[in-house]
Amino acid sequence: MSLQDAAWTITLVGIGLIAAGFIHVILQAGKPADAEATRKSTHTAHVLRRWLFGVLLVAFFGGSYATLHTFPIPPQHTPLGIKQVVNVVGQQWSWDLKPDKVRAGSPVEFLVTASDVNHGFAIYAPDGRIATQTQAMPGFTNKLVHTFTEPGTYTVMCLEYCGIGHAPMTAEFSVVAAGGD
Ligand SMILES: [Cu+2]
Repeated sequence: MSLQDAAWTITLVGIGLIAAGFIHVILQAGKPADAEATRKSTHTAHVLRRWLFGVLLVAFFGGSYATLHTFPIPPQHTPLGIKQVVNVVGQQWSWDLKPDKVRAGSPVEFLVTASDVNHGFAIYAPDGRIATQTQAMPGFTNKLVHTFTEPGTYTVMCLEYCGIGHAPMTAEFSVVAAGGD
């Protein structure tokens, strides 16, 4: 099952559960209340609420830990001591990368800025997936660290609409195998 199919299935099941809830309420609406049933349903509601709270708590902390325990943004104000450094400047409507060739297998530090307006600096792997991305902002230098595992020709595209030439605002750079040149 693809991710999209999974999302679609979860959506349908969710819609179904909500619809079932509504139908249940409508069917119950005309019946006379009796004290015992009211007490029971209040109790059930409390139990369900406690479980929901617990599940949300676990999902929140579990999700936060799973996605952030290796924090994706490197320290911005301390030297990182990374040997491969690429200076990136975005401008309407091109990218300037110096150098435009890096080595796979060891980290690359991109120092990303812009000379005019905000741009989105995104690196696309040869298979078309985004490898990594950050903002390119005038007056700021954002550090982005990425270790390429696959050699090949990577494409830079702008992810923030920046004017009439935004769509063709691309650049290419090559990642060579570790140890090669
Ligand atoms: Cu743009």
